[in-house]
Amino acid sequence: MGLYALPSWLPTDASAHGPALDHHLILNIWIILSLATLAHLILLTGLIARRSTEPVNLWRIEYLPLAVLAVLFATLTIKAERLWAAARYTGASPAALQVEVTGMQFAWYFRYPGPDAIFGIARPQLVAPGEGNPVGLDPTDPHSADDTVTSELVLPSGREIDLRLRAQDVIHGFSIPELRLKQNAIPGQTVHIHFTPTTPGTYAILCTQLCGLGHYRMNATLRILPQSEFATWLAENQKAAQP
Ligand SMILES: [Cu+2]
Repeated sequence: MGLYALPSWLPTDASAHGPALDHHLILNIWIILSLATLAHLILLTGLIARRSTEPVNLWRIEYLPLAVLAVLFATLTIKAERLWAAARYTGASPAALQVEVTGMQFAWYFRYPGPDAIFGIARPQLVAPGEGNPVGLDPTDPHSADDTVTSELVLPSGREIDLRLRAQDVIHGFSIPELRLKQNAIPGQTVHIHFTPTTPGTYAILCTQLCGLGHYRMNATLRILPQSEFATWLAENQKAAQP
């Protein structure tokens, strides 16, 4: 078992950025385990063996270890920040597939922009889940005519996805453990997060913010399909969405 061996308790990894995050997590755990063991060894040694009254060298036993620990934790923090920012601040490639995610009490909705690749305008006052318009598409906007809204997220494997996250009422937490994704959806903001799914399969989408009485049932399904099957699925759904 190498340093970076992944314990079996981690969920399977279905995204391109996942292994780097897992390695960082495991590295952190190994460092913490080593430091906790070392601290206890020092404590026990001190209790059992220390009988000397000689003046202590503070540099050797206090300042130097403190400086080493400060550098170690700063390095780990900077590495973690970069991994986090890589999915958010760097921006997706222009060829990425655009998908919009809308969280509301208590469901997730997903919107594909259609052949024109432009999302139609959505207005909060037009939101009417009972009438088949859960994200409030404005029918007078020509770009909204080919938008497809689904309650299941379907993505192609091996292609970058640029998700734009929105919330209609309160803060929701968009989370897919197998894709190592977790990001708040915040009313009034559009939060971008980009990633590449790698492993076809069916995964759970959860809400990780206590968003109300129905929070426990706020989940959805993600299906990752091979690219050809995804193209078929998208074509069929776009056909179904046409009047
Ligand atoms: Cu929620």
